[in-house]
Amino acid sequence: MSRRVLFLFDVDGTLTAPRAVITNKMLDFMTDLSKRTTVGIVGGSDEAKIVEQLDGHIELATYLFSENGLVAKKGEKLIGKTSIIDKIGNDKLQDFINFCLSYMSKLKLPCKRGTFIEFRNGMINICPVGRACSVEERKEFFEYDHVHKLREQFVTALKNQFPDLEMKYSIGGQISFDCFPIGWDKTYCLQYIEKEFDDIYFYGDKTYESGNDYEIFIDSRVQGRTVTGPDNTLEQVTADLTRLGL
Ligand code: M1P
Repeated sequence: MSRRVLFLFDVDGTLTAPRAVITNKMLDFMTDLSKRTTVGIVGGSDEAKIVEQLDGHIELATYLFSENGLVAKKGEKLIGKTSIIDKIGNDKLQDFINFCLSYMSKLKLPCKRGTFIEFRNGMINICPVGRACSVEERKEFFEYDHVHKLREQFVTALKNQFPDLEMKYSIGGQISFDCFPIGWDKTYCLQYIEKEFDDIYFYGDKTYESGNDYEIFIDSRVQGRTVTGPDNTLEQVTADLTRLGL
């Protein structure tokens, strides 16, 4: 019997440029891939952002795991949804949010825009510049943070302030960081697919130790691939397809 194979992809830096919409070239490639094998997508962002980045083409993935799989869909069907409120409780979450707001109020940046805290189902996204910033302002913050290590310092402050919270902080994108209970990283999505497939190939760009693809990349349930960007994803998937005879 032939093996059941799943090709699982990160979004930013793997299928698309950071927070950008998928190119036509990649879209054509993924559409063709989805006809040859089963495709899954796992991103740190919420579903709306991932769908936007796929230019609405959610049909190319059988499995769509947003917020690392804290919201899990198979086709149109919701197969799982996990709440950070149930896990941590409103009281502690409010202390956490208050601390973040206070910390950010003391930061002087090149600019500040709106939406500094995005409360999702299974995680909180903290964004010092504000998620409403423009593409240019995003780039500017990213470069500023590269020099000043502002997000790293923020995470250190949170760890010191809430040593017992058992929260994981993940700097996966350009302007923000995600906060979620330890274990709610991208490996979270594997519970929905590990028994359905014999081989799961995962493609991600941030597979280094502090990256948000690291935990799933090293997980024994998957065969991890480190990519350098969408074009390289395409190359590596093509090589795997040839090797597997798909
Ligand atoms: O790459 C995944 C990250 O994408 C966004 O990050 P940013 O806006 O900082 O570039 C966010 O949606 C973040 O939650 C996510 O992990």
